[in-house]
Amino acid sequence: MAVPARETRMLAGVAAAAVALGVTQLLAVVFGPQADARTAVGSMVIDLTPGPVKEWAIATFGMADKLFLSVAVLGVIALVAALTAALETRRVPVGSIAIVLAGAAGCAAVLSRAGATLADIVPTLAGTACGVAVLRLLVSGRFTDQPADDRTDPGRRLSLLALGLLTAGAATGAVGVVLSRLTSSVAADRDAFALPRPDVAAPPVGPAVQPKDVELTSFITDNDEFYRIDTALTVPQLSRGDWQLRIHGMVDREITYRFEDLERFETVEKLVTLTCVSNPVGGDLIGNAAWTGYRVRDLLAEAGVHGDADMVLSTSVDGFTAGTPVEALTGDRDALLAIGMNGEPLPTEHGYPARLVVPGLYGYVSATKWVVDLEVTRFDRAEAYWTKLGWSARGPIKTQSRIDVPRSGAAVAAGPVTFGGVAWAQPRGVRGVEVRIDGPGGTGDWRPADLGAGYSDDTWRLWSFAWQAEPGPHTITVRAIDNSGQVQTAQVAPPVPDGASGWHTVSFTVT
Ligand SMILES: Nc1nc2c(c(=O)[nH]1)N[C@H]1C(S)=C(S)[C@@H](COP(=O)(O)O)O[C@H]1N2
Ligand SMILES: [Mo]
Repeated sequence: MAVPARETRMLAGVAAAAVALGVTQLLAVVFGPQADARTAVGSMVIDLTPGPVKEWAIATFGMADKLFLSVAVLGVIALVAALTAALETRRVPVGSIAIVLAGAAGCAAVLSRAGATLADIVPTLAGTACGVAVLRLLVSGRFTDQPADDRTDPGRRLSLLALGLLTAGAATGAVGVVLSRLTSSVAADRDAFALPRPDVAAPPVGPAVQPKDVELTSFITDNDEFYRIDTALTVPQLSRGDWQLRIHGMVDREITYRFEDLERFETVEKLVTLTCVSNPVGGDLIGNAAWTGYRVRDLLAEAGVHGDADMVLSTSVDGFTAGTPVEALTGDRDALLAIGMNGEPLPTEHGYPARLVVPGLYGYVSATKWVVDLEVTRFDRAEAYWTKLGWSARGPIKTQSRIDVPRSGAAVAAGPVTFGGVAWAQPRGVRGVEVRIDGPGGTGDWRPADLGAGYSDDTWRLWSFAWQAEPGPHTITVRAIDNSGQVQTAQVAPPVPDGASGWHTVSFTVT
């Protein structure tokens, strides 16, 4: 029997991988999301990726970072499958061994996830077996050995068969992904949830927060425009019925709250500007929302926090952790266990049914979504997700400001114009914003910008700046002054390890 050509074997390898993944994905629908090897492997890749590479991915791909990861992982799988299948012969099954090893890695990834059982690897085992069967069949030579009177080109027939299997595998996988999403979705649970009316409502937002004569970002960020950053490859689907919050560690008594237990606490609504440590100078990983929830302080008080504890390690249902200073949770900042965002139940991707929102701290040390566990501990005993990867254990938000108008490279008409942007310094609050046109060495001095009304120290502040535009190339630079009197530093720092700093400058041309 003749072994197929190398190109055909490579195609057969990709087809076998597609069938293996497709079968696994489809069976995972029956076994549940925890049996999804693709997500398990992807999460493992995310967790094992070195910190600087993650930072690069976020900086380069922003909120498309997960799409990039998925495409990259599929690309690597296809490449390895093709290369190893090229070496596959009937005697030396290099490609088959690669599929088996990949299957074993998939099983290991599935088993490594919280709450996994042995049954959860069944889809991966079945997928692996199908993948090997497909590869062995395609390279067996059975399809290239044809009776002499058969006129079809056997190599071509084999390629078509491989292509067909590849397509079938991909289609099965896509159907599996869609079915998994549908069956595990908490959309109905969320739709059925009537967010309680706050006992303590947030003060109303007056129109004066929004400067006039310039098209700026809205003071309140819509839920579907709010930035999203997390390590979750598929959004965790946790219903209110399944949700629990366990408080333990350095406490007088351990407590586990069910969702309905929360009703006995005062419901608080509060505006907080959330900021990501990965936000570069001028970046948009920041948003401002009205959060409804319960004071973490009240929840912790029932457990009784020990005096020598200085950190609360919060854990998400997907294993992400954040380490928050106890005083940020128990102090008068009103850190929230939030269940609502802008008057709606939390959107699933923002943490439904419950997450933490802590004024003044970057999200990576405070804003755990899908939160299920609070361990009261100490900074010298526990390390959270990003801290293990080299980020600072503490993440207070730096005083920062951003120019939204003009955009970089914009052409501005000569005459009167109004520029503007946002400034933030939670929880100190913004006292002033200064703007400089054409930098040092040019004609520029720092001049005060007009401020939108201040809402609270835990929210950002919008600013505008009226200017008489004169033809030629220009730059505009902004800096904020916070309520502690500190002027935003010019010192340039990258996001790692504790947040970017430096002034935002935009170049534009007046015509
Ligand atoms: N479970 C979980 N919670 C998380 C994260 C995460 O990766 N997983 N990322 C944190 C980070 S780094 C930020 S900046 C905020 C972002 O919250 P958002 O996606 O609702 O804007 O969530 C925090 N909470
Ligand atoms: Mo973040």
